[in-house]
Amino acid sequence: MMMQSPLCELLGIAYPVFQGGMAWIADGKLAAAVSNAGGLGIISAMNANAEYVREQIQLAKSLTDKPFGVNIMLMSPFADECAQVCVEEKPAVVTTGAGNAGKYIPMWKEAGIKVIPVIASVTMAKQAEKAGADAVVAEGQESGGHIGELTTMALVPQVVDAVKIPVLAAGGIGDGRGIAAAFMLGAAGVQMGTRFLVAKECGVHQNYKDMVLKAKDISTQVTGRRFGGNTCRGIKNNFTRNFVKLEFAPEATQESIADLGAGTLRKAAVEGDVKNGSVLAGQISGLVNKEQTCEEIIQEIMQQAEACLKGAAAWVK
Ligand code: TUI
Repeated sequence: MMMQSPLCELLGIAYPVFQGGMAWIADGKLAAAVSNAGGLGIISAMNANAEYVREQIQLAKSLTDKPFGVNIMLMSPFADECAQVCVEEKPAVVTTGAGNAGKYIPMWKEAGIKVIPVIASVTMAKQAEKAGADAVVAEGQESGGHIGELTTMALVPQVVDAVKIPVLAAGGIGDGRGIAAAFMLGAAGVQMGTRFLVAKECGVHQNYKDMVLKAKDISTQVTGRRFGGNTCRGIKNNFTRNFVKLEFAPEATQESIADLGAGTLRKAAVEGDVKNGSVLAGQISGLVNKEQTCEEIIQEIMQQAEACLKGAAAWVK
């Protein structure tokens, strides 16, 4: 199949599709399954320590010979030690989120790792390029989890115009139509989280998968908008409704809501408490209706993308 993207050459992957680094969800097993299917699987280092990250990298290495990545969540108290583990274990790619990766880029590059920050604005994309990033993921606010201000439709072409390195699109992409659209915006690839969350190889609690499978278009809600800093999208439930009520109460302060989210993602993803936990997922949840293997997902979306891109010529006389 098709789609020669500069990203495939850069990374030695068959399809220009990354699996997003979802905290408490994206482990070595899921990453290896995505990489074995021809995409780039990514292990989330989330708030875990170096030992966990090393273990997951070694697990992925035992399950695939293909390249895979590690996502470093820059607000993690363990970011420094996880960054160092990457230098030692040398995954093919490191992606970063929720901050400025600048101080780590030289050590990763020196280790021969491709560095691909996830960014949510043109300024952050330019900073990443200047600091030596190999590509960026431009993530719109349709995404699940921690989000910026712009939509994918508005962000991606502006980032494409602002940098010379390849740009991947993320946020709101769940099938081949989204991939084709991302290419039309100038992207060289895509990152998807929500679609891979329901993959058969994904070990997230079944209750969490069921919430995504049952979700409709307007099922997600954003928490943390009033004070900013930790704006987060997830599927509407007791937790999100309570959070929004508390944050918009007149007497609320940044401090009074600061710890409301603590431990809630683990509660949903691991324990399966999808009422009181955070069921982080993107706006495309309404389109994600079936559990498939990573192989089935990637084959299906790439065939769809190919048909869309070939069919696009019919619009032009
Ligand atoms: O990072 C994500 N998605 C995430 S991270 C996460 S866990 C978390 N826990 C506590 C606080 C925050 C997050 C759940 N989902 N996506 C990539 C992303 N990065 N989206 C937005 C950003 C971003 C935001 C601000 C990147 C950089 C930034 O500031 C740049 C700077 O200069 O500090």
